[in-house]
Amino acid sequence: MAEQALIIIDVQNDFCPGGALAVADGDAVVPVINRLQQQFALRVLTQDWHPADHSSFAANHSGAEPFSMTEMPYGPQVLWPSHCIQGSDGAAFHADLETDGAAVTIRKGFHRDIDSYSAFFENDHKTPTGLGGYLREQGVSSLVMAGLATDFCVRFSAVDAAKLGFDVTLVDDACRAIDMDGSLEDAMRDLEENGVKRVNSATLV
Ligand code: VGL
Ligand code: ZN
Repeated sequence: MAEQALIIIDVQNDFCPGGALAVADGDAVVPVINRLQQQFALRVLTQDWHPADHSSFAANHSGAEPFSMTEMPYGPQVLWPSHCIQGSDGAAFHADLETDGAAVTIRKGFHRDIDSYSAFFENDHKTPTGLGGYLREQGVSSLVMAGLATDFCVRFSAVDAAKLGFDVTLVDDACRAIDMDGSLEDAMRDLEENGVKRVNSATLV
């Protein structure tokens, strides 16, 4: 059984340059992640996967601007440009990302009324995606994470994994951030407070 797994977060066209919610330099993570994959017997992909009427889209709230905030029953929520719509090209993995060797793809954000940044729990921090149970059943105790975006889906995935008791390491140069309103700084503090380690890929490859 694999004791370590590589979790590859949301390396999708919409988070890369030219995409609907482009992360600066987002596609730069692809070659780094492809190199990293060779070190891991167990690889998991996550895929942001929203219905067109998803409640996290500004377009579905009359008069709301993208990147503004709203209050949802489960707490504050950023209203995003429409992105990663199920089946669209924007929701597809970056064409150069190696995906064939991954054991599973965890899709998230497919319930209309709730967003899911984390690969483990939806944004109510209660509804599980099933990934935690899957990894436990595989005998995995240690996770290495990479992908997009550092300050949203990578952050919440890493912190939830640490809270679940996994040993978590984030690969800095295999991640890129959205960085809105101090979100990257908040993320770095949250990662540190939760014992998430950070390394450069050169130390792993
Ligand atoms: C993400 C915002 C909205 C991410 C997903 O993958 O970090 N960010 N949906
Ligand atoms: Zn999303």
